[in-house]
Amino acid sequence: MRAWPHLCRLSMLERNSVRFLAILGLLPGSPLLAGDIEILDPYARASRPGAPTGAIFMLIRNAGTVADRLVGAKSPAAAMVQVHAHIEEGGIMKMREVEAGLPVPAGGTHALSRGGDHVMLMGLKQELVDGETVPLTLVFEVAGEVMIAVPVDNSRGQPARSTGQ
Ligand SMILES: [Cu+2]
Repeated sequence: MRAWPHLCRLSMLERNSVRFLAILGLLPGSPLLAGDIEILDPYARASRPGAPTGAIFMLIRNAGTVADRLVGAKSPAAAMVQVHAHIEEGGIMKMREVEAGLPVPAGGTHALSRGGDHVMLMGLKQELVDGETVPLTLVFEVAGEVMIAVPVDNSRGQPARSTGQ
């Protein structure tokens, strides 16, 4: 635990580079890096006209040696954004806000995928249209804010896609 004061100073320095790298991350095709946090393959599904909500999926990778946690998110496209999980209750799958956030272990990943954990846009201010992008800011406990542009892509995340299992 002696390393903590040192890590705290480091994380303050990293906060500045997070913003800078996140701007670079908006360039299409470049990996979305924010310090040790990398956002891979983010996508949203197009919403039905008039639908109040939309879900966003991605793979979060933590290349660092300190565990991190996705604790929140925000977007100008929605009145409110929450971190959600699917929980089985009495044989029924329900969505619930994960107030403690989603853990991303050091050197590990956390997958947000259909039927599992996801970022929920609530009170959509605009329709999510296939081919367009949604701006999203992810808030991490250690890495701070990570801004990404999420493509709305109905062709991704199909259940038929192999998961390697
Ligand atoms: Cu949800």
